[in-house]
Amino acid sequence: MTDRTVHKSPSAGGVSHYLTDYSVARGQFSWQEARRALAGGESRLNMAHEALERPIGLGLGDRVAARFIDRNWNRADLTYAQLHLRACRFANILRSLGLGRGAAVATVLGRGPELFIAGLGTLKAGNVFCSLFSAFGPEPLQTRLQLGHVRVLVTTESLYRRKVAGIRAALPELRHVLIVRETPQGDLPADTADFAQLMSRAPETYDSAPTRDEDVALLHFTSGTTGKPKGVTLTHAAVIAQHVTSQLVLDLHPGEVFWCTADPGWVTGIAYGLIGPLTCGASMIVDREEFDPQRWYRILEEERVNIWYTAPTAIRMLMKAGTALARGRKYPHLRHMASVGEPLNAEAVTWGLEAFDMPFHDTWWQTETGAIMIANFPACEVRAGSMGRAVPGVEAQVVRRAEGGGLEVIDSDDQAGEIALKPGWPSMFSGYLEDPERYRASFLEGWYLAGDLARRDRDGYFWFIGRADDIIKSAGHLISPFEVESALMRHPAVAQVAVIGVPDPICGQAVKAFIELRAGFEESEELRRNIMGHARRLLGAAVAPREIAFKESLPRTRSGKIMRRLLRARELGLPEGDLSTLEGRE
Ligand code: 6R9
Repeated sequence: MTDRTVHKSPSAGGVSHYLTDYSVARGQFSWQEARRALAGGESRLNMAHEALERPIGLGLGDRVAARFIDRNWNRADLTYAQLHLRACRFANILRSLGLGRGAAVATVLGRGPELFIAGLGTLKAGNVFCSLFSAFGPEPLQTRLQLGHVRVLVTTESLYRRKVAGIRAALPELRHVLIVRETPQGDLPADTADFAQLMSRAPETYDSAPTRDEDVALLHFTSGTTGKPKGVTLTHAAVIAQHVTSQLVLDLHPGEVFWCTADPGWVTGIAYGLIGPLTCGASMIVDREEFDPQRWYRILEEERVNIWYTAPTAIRMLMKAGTALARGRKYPHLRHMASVGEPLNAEAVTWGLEAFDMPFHDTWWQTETGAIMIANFPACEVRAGSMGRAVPGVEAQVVRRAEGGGLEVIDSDDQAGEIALKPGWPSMFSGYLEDPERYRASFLEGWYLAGDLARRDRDGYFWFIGRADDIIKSAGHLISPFEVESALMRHPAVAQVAVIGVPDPICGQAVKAFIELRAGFEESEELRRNIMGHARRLLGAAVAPREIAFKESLPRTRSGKIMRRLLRARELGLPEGDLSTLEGRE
């Protein structure tokens, strides 16, 4: 891989890197020290406090915390001081609603100031913040609002009417819905309150709740292969790891312009689109529009972005739009580019060199890890195609489940195994909501098992192989085949269904459904379209299948479980593996 290795200088653009020598940084690192550097000797720790009052205390109050750019290129800035006052107002709203500490507050919002205000205000008040993907349809929203016992929801008028009004009756625990109006006129929907009006009346001082390291701060939903989505809880202590990695991996210095393109409906959009960068005093760019190559290059140039954190699907779309387009603008301020969420192929890394004169740096983590765990660091050589090395303070290995049920650490560099992390980093999830059994099952012999397959070379670089389960990653979004199957099953023509991810040159994987029709239904183009429409309405376009294939019968185990693995192998022309449990075989 030496031909694909990109060597780095110890500084870029006159800024000295937080991590210059990997071994030294690893050797010196301690989480206790990191906590002390962030929060001093205080026994309390509050994410919003670290994200707002701390930078303000360091003299950054007048700096731009976030700049929101809309479709017409209107730019709206919030300084740290302004964002703080608004977060205080929101915390006071929650207090006035009589919400107890620890109750969940959710948002279904696009990338706008209200999401920042509601998120930080919720954390300040000691409530649990849950940011839900605004492109979800009513079905996934209902499941998550129910599972999370969400008491307060902040959303826009149009999202409410389209997605929440119809499920409201099924959500008795949802006491308050605060509406962000898109137009000042007209009546609000029944049983909702006006966000702006409440904000204007709320006081602008609020002492952050005296939360402790172990108190739950964030609730993120992630996908399982069976059953309901998993509610992953992260504690206030996660801010320590989000801060440390924002420095060591993303290299965010105070005043630098940072653009994280992830949607706040997913973990990256909160850890590195909200909390981490604020704790570093960075100025965030928030684009309210959807992906568009010309728009993105204009943002990188005009906003003088210093550091850019994006995802492989976006990079592949930019590659497709052509290097010349990227070269049409100049990026003298850009000094570091990183990627997360899906495998970043070596071609994408080196395309960075062609288009921007610098490589993309891959990083690996999960909702459950709460912060980046494996990374290519700005000052270190980049091994194109590799996810990089373990972050200081993180012990990562590749392991194999041994015959006897235990674990074996794989030390040879060519063998595949599962990524395992030794608990002890502060952003490790504290539980799966109401599923302690599943939480316990994620650990074995003192390791957290990530469910991803990889190999680790002798220098400690991790190379991604695939997931150990059926979960689909499409355009960076984790999608549960089970959730898609459940929605499809509700269509009157569907008798059986199996959903898998199939390779897609842009999105990594695309959702494909195999459907067995009920007696009396004939396969036709019209029926296919009808089922597609049904899925999009319930699930939202980002989750619904892209492709539907009708099958006479689906492969099942003798116990009746549909074998997604076999469908996938057949789809990809791979060996079919062990078929001993396949129904109809002797
Ligand atoms: C942050 C985030 C986690 C899953 C993870 C893995 C995949 C993330 C990756 C990657 C290959 C990378 N993943 N980073 N695969 N290379 N650099 O994405 O969290 O939504 O929970 O997804 O994403 O499969 O297990 P989450």
